[in-house]
Amino acid sequence: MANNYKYAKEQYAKFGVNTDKALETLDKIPLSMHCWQGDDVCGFETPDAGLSGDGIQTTGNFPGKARNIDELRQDIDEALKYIPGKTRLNLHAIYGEFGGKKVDRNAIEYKNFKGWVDWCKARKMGIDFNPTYFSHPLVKDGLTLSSPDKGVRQYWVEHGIACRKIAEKMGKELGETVITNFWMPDGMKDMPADRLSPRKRMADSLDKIFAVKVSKKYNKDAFESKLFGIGSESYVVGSHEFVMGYCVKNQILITLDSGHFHPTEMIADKISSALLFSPEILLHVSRGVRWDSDHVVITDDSTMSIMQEIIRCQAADKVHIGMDFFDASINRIFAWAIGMRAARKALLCALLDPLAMMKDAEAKVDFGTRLALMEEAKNLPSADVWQEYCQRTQKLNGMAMLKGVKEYERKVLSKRN
Ligand code: RNT
Ligand code: ZN
Repeated sequence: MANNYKYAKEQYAKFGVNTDKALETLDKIPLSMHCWQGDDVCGFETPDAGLSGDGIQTTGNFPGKARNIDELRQDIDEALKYIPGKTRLNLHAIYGEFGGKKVDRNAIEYKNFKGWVDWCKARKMGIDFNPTYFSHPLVKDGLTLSSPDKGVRQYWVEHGIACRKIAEKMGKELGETVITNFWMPDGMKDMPADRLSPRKRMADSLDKIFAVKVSKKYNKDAFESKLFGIGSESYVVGSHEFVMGYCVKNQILITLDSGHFHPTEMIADKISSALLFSPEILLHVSRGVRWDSDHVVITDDSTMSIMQEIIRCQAADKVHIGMDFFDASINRIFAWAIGMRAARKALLCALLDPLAMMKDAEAKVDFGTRLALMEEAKNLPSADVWQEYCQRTQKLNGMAMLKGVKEYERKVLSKRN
């Protein structure tokens, strides 16, 4: 045990915190890493697949993005060298193995994802899943499940059902639950004359998708709201109220994306309310800069307060934590490593908070002591506990991480274009 860690352990003990116990708990909480940071959300449906801007956008053209599944897997393996703790892989439907053939989204099957299941099994990673309701010609006039065109709706209903079945089978194969997250870009650039009808149609389409029985042991459905998107500035069908209402009524997981609310609105305070009325929650931890820009997650106030809430609500088993950022302007391995590490560091800090003392002060209505504890905690040596954690999990930290990623950039990424 390094001296620094010994010292840190003693400092935390003064505040009633056991650092070894915190590390034990930390190591068990899974974080779901999104595959789409590796290729700017393009997917591999066709060799020239790409984002078509249906309410979702990446910016930047840093060299070396993964051009196929093998490269994406190679890059994820590289990122994992720097990412301690239990990591799951979050896949989108456009990341299947389609063998160079065009497979319609309503015709995708488990066999297109078996390769991923084997790959994740070998790494003891769980999987999460997402139907892909963007970058497709049938996003007709910006609408999918809420389209006035019955054929369009039917196509996307079938896609949703196909994804839930794939997820169920993936879960069975892995012996773990897959969380399948629904997000649809449906919306309008300018003020609609009729806000109600698209919402009725979306609710009806979702009812059809969720009417298909799928084992809850292997698949849990989640549904994500959004305030606005590019080209849907005035109206998003799946707004917060729509999603919250639908999820509570149907007991589906509410997905809270930290970039999907007003710029100063934080999702941390929503967790305790959502927990009371939705069976479980899915989080998309992201970082919006002035808008839903999906910058790489860092240990800022927003991330810290999200993790604090999960720990303070004792809800680590009910809140599923996923990442959702995609920055194409920096080395994508850095993006994954920085974001995943930031989320886990924030989680560690939350576990190192002198919570028992804080709650005790609160019970005594001694709010001065409560505030003092929160402030003092910020200067306790959490970095030494993090270093110890990286050592115990054999992950590269600090300058070793910086050097490792740059070396990979030189040896692998820079050769790709
Ligand atoms: C878009 C949503 C959604 C996507 C992913 C790729 O605004 O946040 O979660 O980012 O499905
Ligand atoms: Zn999201």
